[in-house]
Amino acid sequence: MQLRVGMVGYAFMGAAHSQAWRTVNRVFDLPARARMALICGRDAGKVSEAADRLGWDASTTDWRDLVTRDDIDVVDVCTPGDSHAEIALAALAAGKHVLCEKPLANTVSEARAMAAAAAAAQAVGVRSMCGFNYRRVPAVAMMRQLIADGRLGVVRHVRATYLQDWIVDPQFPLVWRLQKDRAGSGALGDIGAHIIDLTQFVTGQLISGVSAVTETFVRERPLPAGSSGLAASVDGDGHHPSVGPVTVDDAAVFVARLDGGALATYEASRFATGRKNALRVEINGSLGSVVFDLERLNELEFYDATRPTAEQGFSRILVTEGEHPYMSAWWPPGHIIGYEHSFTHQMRDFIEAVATGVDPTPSFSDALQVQLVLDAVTRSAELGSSWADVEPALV
Ligand code: SOE
Repeated sequence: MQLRVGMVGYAFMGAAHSQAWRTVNRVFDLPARARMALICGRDAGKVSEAADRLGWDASTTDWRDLVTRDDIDVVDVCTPGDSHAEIALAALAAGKHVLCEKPLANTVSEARAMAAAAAAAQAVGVRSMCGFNYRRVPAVAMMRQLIADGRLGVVRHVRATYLQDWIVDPQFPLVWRLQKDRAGSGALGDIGAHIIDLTQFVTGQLISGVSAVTETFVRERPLPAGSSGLAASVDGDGHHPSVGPVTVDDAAVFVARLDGGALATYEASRFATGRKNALRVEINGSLGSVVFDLERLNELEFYDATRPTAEQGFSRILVTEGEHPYMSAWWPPGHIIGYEHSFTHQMRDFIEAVATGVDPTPSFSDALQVQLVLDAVTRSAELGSSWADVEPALV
């Protein structure tokens, strides 16, 4: 069986997905083969160059054509958040399986529409999944397994941080990720969404309410070169100002309750000087604790409180053995993997689900649940950190 993939977008995430589509069938033995059929972008010259560089058969500038063509089976959405809903809804309506980057959408109402459409499409065998790739890091999958097996006992604390520093310089330009109408939110939706999903995934508990603060430390930034066409960049007199307003959060910090009884803290920031892409999650339970640190993604720290007192202490598990999730397909024992492999594993799980007629996870409904948390964080922060309940997604 062949799955002909059409991908929309070719920047950072498009490149990461391309690498994964290219690799997945070379490494994993799967019931279907992905064919990198068509890539789409707005600029004909640039997307054609991207097709050559990233290994796609052909390129187009028309995503509406891509999602309706008979020779495309899967649509992979790697665009900024403001077009996720439109592209994914059109693709589902055309009967295509859809993989959509995170966060699922820019608003709860868009995410709700996408989850409803995905649920309806499921009934006729059309599959959809949201790209929370860190679920597919072997150490994260193992963390989930340890908790599901009861090795931590009752989970009491969740401590999650995702820290970056790429906009500390106030002269860093006003790129799309800093504009609410394009990105939905800032650090919160871009990297906070990852730790929300990851902690819900590993604990099996959902966030039921939050109290939050958010901050935009630098409120105006230079417009990127060539962006004078931005609506926000033209003032009342038709002049082109050289700076524009930052309309998203630079950092978001919140406490939360999980529906299984755990207390949690979350911090997502693009102002953590020196922290480039630092995601860390620690879970404490009645029988033990476990820690995942993305900068050491082949490892887990595990504290087993059931061991004899004299032997207790955090131990380091190297998650590189054939017994560990995803690892048997790669290299001999002890050989490490990296960031890009999480995307290859994501494509592996997606292809297998589509080919065997199973619904992959995280579903659009799971991703709606994350969107509801993002929304609750924003509401709480706007109301001076007052408690905001998170309603269940119910799709
Ligand atoms: C940018 O902050 C970004 O590329 C995120 O959008 C990704 O999801 C994350 O993996 C790395 O950082």
